[in-house]
Amino acid sequence: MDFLMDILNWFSQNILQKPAFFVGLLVLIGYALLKKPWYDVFAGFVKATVGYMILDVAAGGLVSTFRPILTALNYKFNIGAAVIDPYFGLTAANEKIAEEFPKFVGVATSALLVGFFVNILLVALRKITKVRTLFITGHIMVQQAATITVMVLLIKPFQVNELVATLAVGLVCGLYWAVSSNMTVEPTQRLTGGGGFAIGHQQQFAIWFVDKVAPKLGKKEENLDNLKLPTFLNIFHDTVVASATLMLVFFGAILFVLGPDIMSNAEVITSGTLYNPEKQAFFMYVLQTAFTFSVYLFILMQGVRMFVGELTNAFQGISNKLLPGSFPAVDVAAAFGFGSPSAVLFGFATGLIGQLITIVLLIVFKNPVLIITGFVPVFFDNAAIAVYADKRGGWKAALTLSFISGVIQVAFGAIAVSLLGLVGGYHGNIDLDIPWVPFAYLFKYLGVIGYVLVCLFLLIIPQLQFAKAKDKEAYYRGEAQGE
Ligand code: ASC
Repeated sequence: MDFLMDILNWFSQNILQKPAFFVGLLVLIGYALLKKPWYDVFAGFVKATVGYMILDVAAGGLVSTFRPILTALNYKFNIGAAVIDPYFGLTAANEKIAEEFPKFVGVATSALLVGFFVNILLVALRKITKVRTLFITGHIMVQQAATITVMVLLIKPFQVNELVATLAVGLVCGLYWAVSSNMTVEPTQRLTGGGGFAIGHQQQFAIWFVDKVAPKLGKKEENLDNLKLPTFLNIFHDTVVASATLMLVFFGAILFVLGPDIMSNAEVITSGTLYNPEKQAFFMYVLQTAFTFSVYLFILMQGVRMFVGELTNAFQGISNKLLPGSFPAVDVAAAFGFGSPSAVLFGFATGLIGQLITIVLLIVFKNPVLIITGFVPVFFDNAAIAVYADKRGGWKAALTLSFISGVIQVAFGAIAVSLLGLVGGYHGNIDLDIPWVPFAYLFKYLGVIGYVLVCLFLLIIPQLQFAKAKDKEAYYRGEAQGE
């Protein structure tokens, strides 16, 4: 017995609590199951593990660049700040778990595996569950599992031990992955003309909603293809330009308001880079700090790309063997190519305006936390919303819905930061606002009952979809029905 415990402890300490090796191991197992040659299995393991380690380095860099600004804001105005972006959210969630729930640091990564198997099970039982989609977007699952761990740990009875917490997080993650991606089958088939994939990302509820209401908001004939956008917007097609510009606008403004005196005060700024007035002009310090965020984001995405490529192949291998005929639920960027070329930038610009107006309102109404726009949600969510909305309801629908999304992202982001007690960031993507913030409230105030209600709610959704489908066979084939 002791021997067994030793092995489990070793595994938990060395693998489960070190996500890099855990993700590497998943890839290794996936490739081995696929009967790949040993050198491919090895290469996959290396790329996934190193990719994840790169992500860790970059996340550390983001924190050390951000921390002095947070401290200074706190010192001068007595307020906090949070970037609404899944990478900042991941870092904030992991820090919160490490500090407040050190026993549970391994939960999110093991829950990832539990959730994936819950999803496989739901698809395998599709005649009963009506779920047709398998979520295979690894980096998104990593981010969501971390944020959802913080939410589930609001439920005291689930804090008894690591196993209970892991199963609780894994079950609700798996249900969300399966059910939400299943909601995007028809909208995505409509958009892509039968592309054969669904969305497994961070805006599935939003896509379902957009697909329903866009036709009521405008005419699909009046679409964005007929609209000319200003050419300067094209520079934002490049992620580095877009994120560096956003960071410069936000952190530049904040750093100028804080001023050189605070940023060079060694008693306030105790970690991270202190501003040295003798060696650098303040303006250049601001520019350098803002761009540093973009550097780390770039490194981070590089790392992500490395491990996701492997993880997706490994997952897809497993699912193809186990679940032939199911729909893969993939990154939302896959849908972008099927919409109007202007829709992506149009959604980004409109969502950004919605976010900025809401941020100003929060400042006016003295919200205790300053919300800072993050690149990923404002770009990918709002672009996706515009792409789907434009297809069904033209530019008026795209404008209205991306704008509303920007408003929700900031307002719900602010609520989430205080509800979950996060420092420095929140996930920020639209699904992590609605339905997840209401879910988190149910967890907090109804405890286990709230958790059960959320699971039942998720299980019922595909049943309703199926009940509404006129042609039941076509439902299983994933054909869009009706208008
Ligand atoms: C996200 C996230 C990313 C991007 C990418 C879009 O939500 O974490 O890295 O969107 O998946 O292609």
